[in-house]
Amino acid sequence: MRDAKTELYGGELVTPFERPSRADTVIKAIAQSNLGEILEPETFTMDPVRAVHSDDFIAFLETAWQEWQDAGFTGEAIASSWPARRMQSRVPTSIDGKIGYYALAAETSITEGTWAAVLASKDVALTGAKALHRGEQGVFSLCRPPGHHAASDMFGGYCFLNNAAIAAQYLCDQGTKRVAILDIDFHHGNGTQDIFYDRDDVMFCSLHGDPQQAFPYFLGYADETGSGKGLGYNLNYPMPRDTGFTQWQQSLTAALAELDKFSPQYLIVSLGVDTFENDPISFFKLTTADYFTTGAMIAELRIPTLFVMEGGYDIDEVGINVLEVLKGFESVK
Ligand code: OKP
Ligand code: ZN
Repeated sequence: MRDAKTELYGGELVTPFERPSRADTVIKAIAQSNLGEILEPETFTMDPVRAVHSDDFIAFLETAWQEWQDAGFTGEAIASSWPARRMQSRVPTSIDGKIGYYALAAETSITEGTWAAVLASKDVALTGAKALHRGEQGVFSLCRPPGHHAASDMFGGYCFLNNAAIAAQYLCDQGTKRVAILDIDFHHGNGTQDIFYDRDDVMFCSLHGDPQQAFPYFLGYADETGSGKGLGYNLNYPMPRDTGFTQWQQSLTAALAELDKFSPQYLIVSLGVDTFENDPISFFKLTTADYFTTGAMIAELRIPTLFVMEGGYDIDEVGINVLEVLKGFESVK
């Protein structure tokens, strides 16, 4: 499987921050713990993916790399033109135009192994959702690439298919009446918000860097509260640069109180540990010990919980920080 070698960052093509070694260090930390059994993912049909993403978008992702090569381009596939303000938003036939149509940002390259990795990632999330539905109280899905920036028909921010949203929709499809998604990645989960914005059966709460200062920049404000019957079921807690645990924990406490009122049958946590003080692309100041406290606070809700891996780019610490969340969760009996 060939992972992407390029991310557009600060005007240069750099090795992507979202790289395979992230998952290696997380699995290593978990394997050395005694948190529980590690399962291989099952293969699921595309039905739960089609319930969240549009058919044309799925078809685009599946063939983008081949079309890019057929066009004669020699670098990895990357967007450089968008339908910006007052432009038509018809889907072009050229792959260079199509990739711009479906991209929400330009940092994320598509390459040979992208689609296979994306399919494996959603299978990891669905395997976790299935285990939860069968009665597990706590499950962690080590997904990569991440998913929370992916909307029904947009990729970017290292995300292609929205793993957490697919898992939530899967649970709804099994007859679940209320699912909550708590997104504690540093970045706003714009894709998840967009997918469930007008629904009252899936509540979305996100703690994140203020979009005035942080990616994805164009969504994630506190006044985005849902639409139609979804009004009141979308909650954003944007926070400024240098936010430490004291302030972050206040937002978490507020979000957990709202989730508790909603009384979901299942909780999905979009788990990013890029809130860490040494994260190379983010600006919060959480420490390793804070992750244990976070996991314990989530467990106090006493709702069957699926943790879905999102971001976290300090490669040396991403494993231990994820492990601390899970250990904190397990510490509450
Ligand atoms: C993915 B996840 C643009 C910066 C773009 C992309 C960050 C994606 C984060 N100048 N950075 O939420 O951890
Ligand atoms: Zn993030």
